[in-house]
Amino acid sequence: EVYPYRVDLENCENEPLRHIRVVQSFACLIAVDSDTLIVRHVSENTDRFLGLHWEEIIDRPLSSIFNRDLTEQLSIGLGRENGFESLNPIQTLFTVNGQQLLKNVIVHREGNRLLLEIENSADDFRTSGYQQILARAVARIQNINNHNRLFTETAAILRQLTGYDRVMVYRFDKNYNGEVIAESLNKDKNLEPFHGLFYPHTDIPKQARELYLKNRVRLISDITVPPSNIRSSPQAEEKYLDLSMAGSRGVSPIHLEYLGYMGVNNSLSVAIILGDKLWGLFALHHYSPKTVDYGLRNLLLFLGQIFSGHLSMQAAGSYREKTLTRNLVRLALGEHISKTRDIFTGLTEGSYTLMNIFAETSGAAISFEGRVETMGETPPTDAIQKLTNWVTNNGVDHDSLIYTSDSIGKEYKPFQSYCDYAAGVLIIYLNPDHADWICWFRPGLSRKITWGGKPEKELIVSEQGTRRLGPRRSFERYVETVDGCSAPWDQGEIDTAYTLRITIINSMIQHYSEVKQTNE
Ligand code: BLA
Repeated sequence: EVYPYRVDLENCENEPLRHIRVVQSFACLIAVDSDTLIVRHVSENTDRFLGLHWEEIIDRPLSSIFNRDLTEQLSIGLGRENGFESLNPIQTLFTVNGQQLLKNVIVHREGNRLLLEIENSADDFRTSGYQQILARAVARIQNINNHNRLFTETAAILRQLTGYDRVMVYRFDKNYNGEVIAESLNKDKNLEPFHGLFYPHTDIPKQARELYLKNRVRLISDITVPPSNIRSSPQAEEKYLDLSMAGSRGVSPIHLEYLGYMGVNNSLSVAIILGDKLWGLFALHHYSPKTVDYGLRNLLLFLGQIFSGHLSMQAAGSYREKTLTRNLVRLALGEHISKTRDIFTGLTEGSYTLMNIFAETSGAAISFEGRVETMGETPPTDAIQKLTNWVTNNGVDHDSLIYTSDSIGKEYKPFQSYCDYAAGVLIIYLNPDHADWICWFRPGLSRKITWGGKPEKELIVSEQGTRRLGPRRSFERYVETVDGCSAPWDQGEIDTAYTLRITIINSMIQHYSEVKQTNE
């Protein structure tokens, strides 16, 4: 059994990926107690890597298996704050069938356990001058200023570096559906391009995505080779090891099936993390067996970080630029209200108006002390009034006093008929009782999404008649048209809405104090 629990796939999100009971065949795994260094878990394939049967290893101290040099390195790692990060891989000679072989030992700390993975070390990797290639790759990525070129060129660089048949830059949307936004292909293989295709969030379930935040590189080395079972000592404290950090963690049987349907033999993915969120993946496919040295995986991890850094710098630059422009308009509006002493004139006349502050505004409306004015193209004022009441009564966050939607017709049916010019809406309430408000509208965009296959799971009936859900088998194109959605309101725009609200309230305080003075 590869899993400690029965997995029936009614719900992919519950598959216990971390606790899988197998490792991939490219490594063997040994887990030791971090205090005593006694082996408590071991994979069955140790002969191939260490020349020792797993039964000769379990419940024995590490020092009887490894040479002194290696056990000394382990105690150095145990004493370090950042653990084994800077020591990995520890290169050691093992005698297998009378031959001395150099292996990579990769160590991670996991609670009271040390996980040791032993892999072959590729000669071509050690001799190929990767340092230089890396330096050049970093310099090239850092010199790319254009957003779209950044993706395409990085894909090409990664293919050159790794020799994979297909390298994709895969970006998640806010619901974790993914899009292939750039791709580099081996021209000799006549591969069908995936560039521009969308894949449903269910293809990479939540717990699989979360693992990328901890362990950023995932190699699935050869889907045709059976994995190796992990054996545990009866004296082990825990029955099931947590393999989150293990590079050789066995692969979900469902995902293996999926890759098989795609015709892929080997898949390598590297997390692209922005802030603390998974932004996307580099997804690499190969159509025949391929070994990937730990050193190369480490290098890809590093390039992923360089790429993320570069991306977030570009994003920060464009955020700053847009914020500056919006702030300029905001200040001009505030000043105009103060000067004209009238909120309507201040916001609707002059060189800057409500129509200028947010991009792609089709129309805007103000309601203040019972009077309503509109600009541009808007639904009728009584419809807007009803919308603002509906928002008030239906789950606006009362503290925030701001509401946004990029598909209001889906949330509030009466607005369906206005979605040509009012699919998106942003409302700011000027006072806590929601009596006065300003709102902006955005036009609906009709968008075609090409899915790389219908976003559905398949019911698979086995020969024994058991039924389960599996990955879909079809990757045939499927085009969906999405209507009734506007461009999204981004965080920068929402931030501007908050500050604009304060600017306007300050100007109104002036207005009220003047009204009060004239009345006295
Ligand atoms: C994992 N699914 C993945 C991964 C990718 C995809 C990239 C990460 C592991 C890897 O690099 O292979 C999906 N790969 C894609 C997509 C493209 C691609 C969309 O190249 C597009 C070009 N998968 C399903 C269903 C389930 C499922 C229905 O389709 C669940 C029942 C599960 N996918 C699944 C699981 C993993 C996964 C469990 C984690 C595999 C693992 O790490 O062990």
